[in-house]
Amino acid sequence: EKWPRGDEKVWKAAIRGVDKDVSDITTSVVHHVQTSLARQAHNLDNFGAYQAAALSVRDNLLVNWNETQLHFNRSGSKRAYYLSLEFLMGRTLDNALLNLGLKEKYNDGIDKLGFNLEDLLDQERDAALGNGGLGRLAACYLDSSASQELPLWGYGLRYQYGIFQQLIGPDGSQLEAPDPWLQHDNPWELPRLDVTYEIRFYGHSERIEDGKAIWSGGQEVLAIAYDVMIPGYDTKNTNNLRLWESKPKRGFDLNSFNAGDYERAVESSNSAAAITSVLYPNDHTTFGKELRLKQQYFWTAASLADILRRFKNLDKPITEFPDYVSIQLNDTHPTLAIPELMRILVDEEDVSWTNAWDIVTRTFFFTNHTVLPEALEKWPVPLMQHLLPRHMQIIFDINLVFLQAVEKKFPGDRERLARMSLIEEGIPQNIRMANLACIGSHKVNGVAELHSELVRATIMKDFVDFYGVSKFFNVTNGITPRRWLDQCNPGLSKLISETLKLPKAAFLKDLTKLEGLLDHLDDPQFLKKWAAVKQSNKERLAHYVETTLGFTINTQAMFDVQIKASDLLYCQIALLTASLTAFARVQGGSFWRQTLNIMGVIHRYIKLKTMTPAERKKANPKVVFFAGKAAPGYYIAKLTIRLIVNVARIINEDPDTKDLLSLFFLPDYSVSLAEILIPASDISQHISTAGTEASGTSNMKFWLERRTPYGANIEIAEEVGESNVFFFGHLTPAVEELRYQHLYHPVPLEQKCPALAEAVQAVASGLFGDGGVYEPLLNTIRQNDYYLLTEDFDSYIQALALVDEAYQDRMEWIKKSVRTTAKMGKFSSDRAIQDYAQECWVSSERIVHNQCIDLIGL
Ligand code: RUG
Repeated sequence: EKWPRGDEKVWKAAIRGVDKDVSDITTSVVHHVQTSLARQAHNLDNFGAYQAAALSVRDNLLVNWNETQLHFNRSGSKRAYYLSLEFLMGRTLDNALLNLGLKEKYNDGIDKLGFNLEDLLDQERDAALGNGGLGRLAACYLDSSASQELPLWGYGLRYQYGIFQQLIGPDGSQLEAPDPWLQHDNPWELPRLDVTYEIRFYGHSERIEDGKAIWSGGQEVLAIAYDVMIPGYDTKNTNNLRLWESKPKRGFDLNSFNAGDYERAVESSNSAAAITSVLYPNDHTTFGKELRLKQQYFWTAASLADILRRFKNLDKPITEFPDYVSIQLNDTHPTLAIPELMRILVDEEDVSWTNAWDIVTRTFFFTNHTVLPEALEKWPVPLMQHLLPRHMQIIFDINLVFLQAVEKKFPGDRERLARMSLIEEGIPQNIRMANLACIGSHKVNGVAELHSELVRATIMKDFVDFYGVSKFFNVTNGITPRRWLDQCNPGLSKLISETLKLPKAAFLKDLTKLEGLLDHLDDPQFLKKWAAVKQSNKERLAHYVETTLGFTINTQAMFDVQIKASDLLYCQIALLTASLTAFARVQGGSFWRQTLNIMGVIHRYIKLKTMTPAERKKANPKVVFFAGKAAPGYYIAKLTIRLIVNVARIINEDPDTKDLLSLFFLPDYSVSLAEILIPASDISQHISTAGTEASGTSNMKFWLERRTPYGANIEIAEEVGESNVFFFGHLTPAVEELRYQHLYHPVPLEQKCPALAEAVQAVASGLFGDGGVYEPLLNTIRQNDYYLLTEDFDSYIQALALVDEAYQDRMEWIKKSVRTTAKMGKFSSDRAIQDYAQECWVSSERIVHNQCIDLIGL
């Protein structure tokens, strides 16, 4: 009888586990097939094989993880903690294999067992515990801190459901379905059922003496820890991401059950479990949702309790807490950690109010990710009072002391007091979380030079006047070269290694080494190989499109990509919009300039239709890709997706043009999809209205893979040189004036921008299905035009024409691509995490212990 899978000898030897010829890898995979999965060679499918391989890799991680934790526990060195409500991790297996240096070995071992590693990698579900840039940034920082051997832990929530799955309905609309990523066991986490904390909500708080209070009653919920191992690259250092799950303290109310009231019996259990059930989709507006506030407190309280417990193991006086602990607040979401630490110190640790505030303000650091007023978090005072009565008292007390200090520095300036107060007056009053995060933190940073400038000049201006400018600094975002170069573009990584005659680790750990590529710009062989890598990446994407959408695409055409996660409602390009030099107020509405792009596609389609066959022959064939999720409540963004899908349905079937222009909306954008799309793009579009994007990180990813430029767009252009980017559109300083003109001196669209009017009219006339459906979207352009499409459209079209022209000269295009890649060193998250370490965690004032030096390096 035929052996069911792979090499019979290998399987049998691995099962016996005794044959010296059999590698550890096959032995360990087969061991997990048999013992963890209780399966055998004959009933093992790709998913089972993935699980066994993952468990076997996990064994390696566990050993390293244990050693790392032991080392840091013993050394008693200072630790940093990254509190983020989102960690958009993507898949783990490939990344773990790369970081452990085991990819080739597993490739061979898996092959001998009759499977293909690439197929197994595809079995893994993305861990999509984030909306977009902010969560992916957190994931990159975990990778970089582990790789740089910094003792940094992440703290987040273990959502039962990550970001929703996006489906496209028959009429082209986005539909949302839950993302049950934990449906099958998650091999990458370790349940820590022994690490639990009780978290209180509601109840009442009674003030006693010395600013203290007793908070009692209400609901108590358990926080249970799950640890996710974060392997460093080319080091054994393996850090930790601790995610909290909520569980009822008392599972079941037996009395109610016995009385026949089943619903009530499970009520408290359900409400506790609900806390960590879903990730909130980000729509860049503040939520009035009690559950979201509950999530924030649940997570910050559990994390602080855990951090405090670890600190107490060191047996040091509590006043030395900031010498051993730094906490980075990723956006305002974890700001409740500030009043929570005050509560613990004052109410439980007997620290005076003044000393407690001193400890707090030396422990926390705050990263701001937006200057858009509607995205700045606020919570209604009555809600806070109800859910967290003690914290509301503390916030009022912090505010009182703070405003007294402001009054002392700026006597009689009532307007300033009103602006800086933690409480915004109104019905109801609201708590301004960004103000609280700022005054409770040692330092505040923005995420790109220009964004940080805007932070200082606008939302934090009064605080700069009060504290001085040194409290405010910049850390330009970065991305990890491990995932965004080597993992998603192995061909390019290999070529770079061969060309620079360096092992991959040399540039994957020091991205500035890519500059060496500049010495090869005149080597035609190298340029040819560079082009061949791109071509094979385009073929990989074409294969994906064929298997998922059933379309064959011309891989010789230019691939033009615009991708956005749901939080990145504004976009950036190899076609770039211009600078962020003044603050543009955005009043809500559609940020997605995907509308600009789709109108550009329609314009191109109309032009192609009117060309003679001879003219068409000269046209540059192009395939346009869009991907991105619209927040479920964001009507205009959803309508934009619907329009893109329906335009695609028409133009992809048009025999006159389909060889020259095709269009795809790839559903369910994810980290894994980005890993296929980015390396295949010839040009990427980053086309937000000037002044709206804080930094952007996808811009960096495209650059790493190739050419094209864009909040951090400006810094990218500075690095790579403007001749390698295509800028268009108005600069930020013009934005306010243009909006004023639009509002008070409107000019009909047909007059203002005939080309755009023609594209808008094509949609309204029903060329792409019922035009009436799109009226609300078209009206955002015809009336008011807040995102200034009419102002930028002509120069956008001109820039696209320049891109077409430049693409004709393939050699020069490839050189552009090499030049931009070569200059991407600055945008590595390794540099960014070092900036945080130096600027915040190591240098916080009053660090007197040598231990803080251990922060860098195992
Ligand atoms: O929109 C910003 C991006 O520009 C930035 O690159 C990313 C990471 O810093 O954060 C995004 N962001 C901003 N996500 N949420 C917010 C508002 O809280």
